[in-house]
Amino acid sequence: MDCLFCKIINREIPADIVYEDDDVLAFNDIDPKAPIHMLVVPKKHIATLNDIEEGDLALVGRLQYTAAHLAKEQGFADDGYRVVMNCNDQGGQTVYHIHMHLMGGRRFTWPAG
Ligand code: IU
Repeated sequence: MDCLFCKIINREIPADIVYEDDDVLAFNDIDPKAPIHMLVVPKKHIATLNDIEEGDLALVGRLQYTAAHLAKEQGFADDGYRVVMNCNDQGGQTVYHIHMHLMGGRRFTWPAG
């Protein structure tokens, strides 16, 4: 499958990996939009948020749980952070393997651009 994040998961393309378990991989974004910017991805290929099925619910919960775990572990949970999942073209999705952006280290504005 020609999927960038599957290739990172399979170690065909290098990435700065910060966390891994049986279901989830997290790595630093190659083009960070904040002082801290990681991507938390399921190892299972799911193209967009629209493709999540009922059997994936625990996995999607695990993405959020992992993001919070990383924020606590790296010491920016109490200051605050932002998680974002973009869906399809107008949502700003560019890589079609679902991923949670975990960003911290600065103040974020709202509404998002
Ligand atoms: P998006 O929500 O699909 O737009 O996010 C894709 C992210 O993947 C984006 O922040 C890119 O900087 C990031 N990324 C990466 O970390 N490594 C890569 O080789 C490529 C994109 I291409």
